[in-house]
Amino acid sequence: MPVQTIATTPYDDQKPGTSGLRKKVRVFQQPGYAENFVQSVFDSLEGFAGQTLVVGGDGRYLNRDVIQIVLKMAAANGFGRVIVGQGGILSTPAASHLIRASGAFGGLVLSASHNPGGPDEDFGIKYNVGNGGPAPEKVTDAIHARTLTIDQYRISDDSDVDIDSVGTAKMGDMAVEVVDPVALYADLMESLFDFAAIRAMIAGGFTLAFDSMSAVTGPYAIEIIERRLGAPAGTVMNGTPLPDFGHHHPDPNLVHAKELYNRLMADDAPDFGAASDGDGDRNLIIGRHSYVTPSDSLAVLAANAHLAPGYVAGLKGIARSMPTSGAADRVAQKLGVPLYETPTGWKFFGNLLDAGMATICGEESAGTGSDHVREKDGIWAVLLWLNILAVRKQSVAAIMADHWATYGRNYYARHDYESIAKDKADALMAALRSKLDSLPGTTNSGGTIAAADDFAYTDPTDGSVSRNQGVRILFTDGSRVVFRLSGTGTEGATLRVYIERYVPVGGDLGMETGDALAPLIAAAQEVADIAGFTGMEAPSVIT
Ligand code: VG1
Ligand code: CO
Repeated sequence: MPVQTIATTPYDDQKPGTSGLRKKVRVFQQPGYAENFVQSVFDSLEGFAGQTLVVGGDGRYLNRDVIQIVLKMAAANGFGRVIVGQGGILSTPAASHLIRASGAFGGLVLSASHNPGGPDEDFGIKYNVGNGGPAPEKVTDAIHARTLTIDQYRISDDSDVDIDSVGTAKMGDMAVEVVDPVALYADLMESLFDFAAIRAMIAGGFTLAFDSMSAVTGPYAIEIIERRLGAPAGTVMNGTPLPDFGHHHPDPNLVHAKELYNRLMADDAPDFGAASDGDGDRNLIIGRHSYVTPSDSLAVLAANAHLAPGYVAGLKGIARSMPTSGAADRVAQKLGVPLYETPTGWKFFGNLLDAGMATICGEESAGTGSDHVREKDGIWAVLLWLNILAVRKQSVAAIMADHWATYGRNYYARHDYESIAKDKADALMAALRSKLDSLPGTTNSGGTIAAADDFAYTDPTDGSVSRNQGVRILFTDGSRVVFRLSGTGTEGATLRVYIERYVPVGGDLGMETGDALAPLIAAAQEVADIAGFTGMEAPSVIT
């Protein structure tokens, strides 16, 4: 296998964000752009000679090309084996499981998740470490530092490998194993949940719809929901992964999963609806005429997880990202287990899961998961919901009403202001940060401000500190407004405003979310002058 060493010059924009490096496809198509990043990953690691690397992606445009580049670079850099999903497909949770199950050194997950795909849209590369989870900050910082000094990369001269047939090939000394991307993952799901009970529920007339959004979960959902659980063909909508996701954003929210939402709100709606995102790690849950906010979903899953075989022993702890509502905190309190509040992004959960401190984790952005892998997992969340429904034999709406009657309700919404000029977004955040000290004690439409800070997190397992993770404005009645800038976008900046109000048991638990939050939405404007800085009078997306 002839290896070429190619001279290169650094790109100055390869800093990984919340979840890997995400850029426009055109950016990735610059000469040496993907190669520089992949070599920088390898240069930041030690001890992988002869070891295994897992590679796969969500099937978006450029997936196949970058997989061939990764194979040739892995061979030239001394990996012993690469395991690749057939057709280049691996959902993010399935990649995490495969890394763990195969004892791999790490993996490269090719995805820009919920971002749109296609020649004019987005692509991404994320490195996951041997526990199956996203590289922690110290690793992504090292990768970024290397991208700024890199002067060469190594790549094999070999021709492309056939990644469409299951089997093993050789590239020099390195084995390339093409595997079924679904089977191992589906078996893991079957080991965690009571498939017989869910099957019986479906056979008994329970109806459901699952929207794969033309993204990676299609083959997984068809195997698990239709084949193994016996749901009728057609239960899985948009089940073929397309390189451009059929021109949609594979983002499972009320804007982009509108088709599913409308179906669940119709008179003849099925009992249960769900969707997942581009790379299969997020989930949207909608009961018949009953939308479940992701933060509430996390709380309900945590409160009821013991009803599924994989979690009968109970939870060791619950972890949520800081902007996620406090609904899960009340469940943790009742269960008598610790609750951890981390910065946004799954990479902060890995240490807690590895240390056995948390069993279930979640984010307000529709990501929930457990210690079965080290990524959030869309299909896992759907199956846990189905398992709970099969045991409790109640509707989603009834389960939600019961949950709120037990714990009180955290009214919650996220307002996204997209495509803001970066300097304006930075100026807004800087202005907010500069007045944090003077806010406590002042009053606005939201009430009296009790505290205001910039969230910082100290990892309880290794003491590492992450600062500037979002500005929190906390009111005396427990309500809060949180501001942060997205770390996954590829165009300008996105301001995320997270709004939460808690109403205890005995209060009005049946309000419309918009009404419940109106005073706090006004307060967010007053404190941050969003319209003044951005020129936008309303958010582009509300979830
Ligand atoms: C967003 C979400 C965050 C999630 C991240 C990656 O990040 O808010 O909760 O972990 O996407 O998810 P940001 O920085 O844009 O707010 V995924 O499914 O896009 O890999
Ligand atoms: Co995702």
